[in-house]
Amino acid sequence: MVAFLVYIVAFVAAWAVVVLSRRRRGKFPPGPVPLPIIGNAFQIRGAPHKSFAELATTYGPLMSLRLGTQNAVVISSPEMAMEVLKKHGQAFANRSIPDAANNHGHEKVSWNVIPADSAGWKRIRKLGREKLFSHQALQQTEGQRLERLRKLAEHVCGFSERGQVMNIGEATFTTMMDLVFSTLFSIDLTDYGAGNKEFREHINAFTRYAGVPNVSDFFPVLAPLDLQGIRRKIGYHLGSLLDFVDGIIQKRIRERKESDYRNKNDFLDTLLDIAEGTEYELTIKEIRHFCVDILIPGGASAATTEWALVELLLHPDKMAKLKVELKNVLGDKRIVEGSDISKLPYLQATINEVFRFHPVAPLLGPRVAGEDTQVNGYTITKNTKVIVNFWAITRDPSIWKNPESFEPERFLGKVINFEGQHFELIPFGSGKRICPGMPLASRMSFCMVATLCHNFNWEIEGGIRSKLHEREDVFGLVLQKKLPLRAKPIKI
Ligand code: HEM
Ligand SMILES: *[C@@H]1O[C@H](CO)[C@@H](O)[C@H](O)[C@H]1NC(C)=O
Ligand SMILES: CC(=O)N[C@H]1CO[C@H](CO)[C@@H](O)[C@@H]1O
Repeated sequence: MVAFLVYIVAFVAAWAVVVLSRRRRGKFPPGPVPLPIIGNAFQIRGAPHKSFAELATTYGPLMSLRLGTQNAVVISSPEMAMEVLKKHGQAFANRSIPDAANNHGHEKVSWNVIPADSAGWKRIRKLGREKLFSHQALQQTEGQRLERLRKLAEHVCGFSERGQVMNIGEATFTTMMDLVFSTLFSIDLTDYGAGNKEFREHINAFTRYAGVPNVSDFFPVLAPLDLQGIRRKIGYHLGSLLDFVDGIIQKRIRERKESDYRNKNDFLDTLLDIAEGTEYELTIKEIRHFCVDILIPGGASAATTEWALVELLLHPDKMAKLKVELKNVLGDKRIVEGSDISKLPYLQATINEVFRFHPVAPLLGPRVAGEDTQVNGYTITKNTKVIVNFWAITRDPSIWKNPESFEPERFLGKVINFEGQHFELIPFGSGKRICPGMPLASRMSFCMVATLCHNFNWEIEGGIRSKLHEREDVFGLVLQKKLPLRAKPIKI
């Protein structure tokens, strides 16, 4: 009994120290009172983006939480998102690294997690900006994208001719992967046949586990135990991807030593040229992790196209409007090019609405405060994890009329885009760490949706079961569809 009382006193004392020490450092943003030891962990049930949004209705758009022993702040309005991503962008430019990323040394070289003020990060961002995603680089690879879109159309045609139902997410995933592979390695992924499926499983599993709120992150002291086994699972999938990429790199290094080697001018050759030169320091290890950092979001971003098709099939009237626009602008031209996008306002509105209604990264990428920072009269203390709940913003009725319905029309005639200046629509984040793949990912989403809708009519397998059923998602780093969208294409 005495021991029990001592425990209680110790608990309360520990808790009081935590609460009081916070008070002393300034006014902390409002939030639910944390319990000793576990903090607010019990208040977060089910999908985190939804329970954060629920809590924010009580505590407001700048809310503190205590996740185990870690302080966190959750942002749920465009104004506050602008404060942390732009106005104080410098202070919040470092990524909060989930325990699960501590695998294969990924945390030390990965583009996605290394500090924004490190030389490595700046070098890699610059490389990406200049060699892969710049307007000029995208211009050069436009032919590759058209080729992949043509293959997609052909693939769908096959199903149409055979009168078969197809898995749309699988096809868009293959198209994106194919594209990323040809840009990076000049490899035709279809060469890999069966490997494709395994590859997809690794990528999906990685993004699924990386988003799981994990005991090890709430209680860093327990992290070495990896109680939920997440680090081990991620380690397995990440390891497989790294091995796969390493095989390709080693083969290329051998090929490059041959006297008759002709530069393929793909991204791998560019990186290897740089690694062999003296201008930059770039190691093979960095190249390996860099490639994996592009493969994972490259594959995951195919989810946007699948969600677009889901909503268009659930709303035949919107699909009809889109088809009319495509017909008027494109006529008999089957494949949509990047340069057509500006002529297709309804398509643009549709993709904007998909980015709003099905944000594939609902919590963007977690950041961490580098120093005590004043935001809106409150103090966010150093080392606090900063989570921007973009999902909550997309469902806020004071920002969007009828947020629960899919209405591309809301964007018609509005000057609003997803490029990080309009904080009510930031599917790619904003500021210094904004998604570097945005120009590629958005172009491909436009072109895939247009190609699939312009050339085919679609029948959902078994008819439309129920909207909610089709809209079920699985939380992870990426919100993926729970059940694959299966539909029968009919060539127009
Ligand atoms: C629909 C598709 C995509 C969405 C919605 C998306 C979204 C995001 C978001 C929200 C972030 C975090 C930004 C922040 O912290 O402010 C991010 C980071 C990143 N994305 Fe994407 N992304 C997509 C596709 C891609 C593609 C295709 C690539 C590469 C080919 C890519 C590469 C990256 C990388 C490397 C980072 C980390 C950047 C850094 O921390 O410096 N993404 N993405
Ligand atoms: C980011 O992290 C690095 C390394 O941990 C640290 O030196 C740097 O001060 C941090 N910068 C900010 C702005 O938080
Ligand atoms: C808070 C928490 O424990 N969340 C999840 C951790 O991961 C497992 C799967 O590995 C989930 O089932 C938990 O819900």
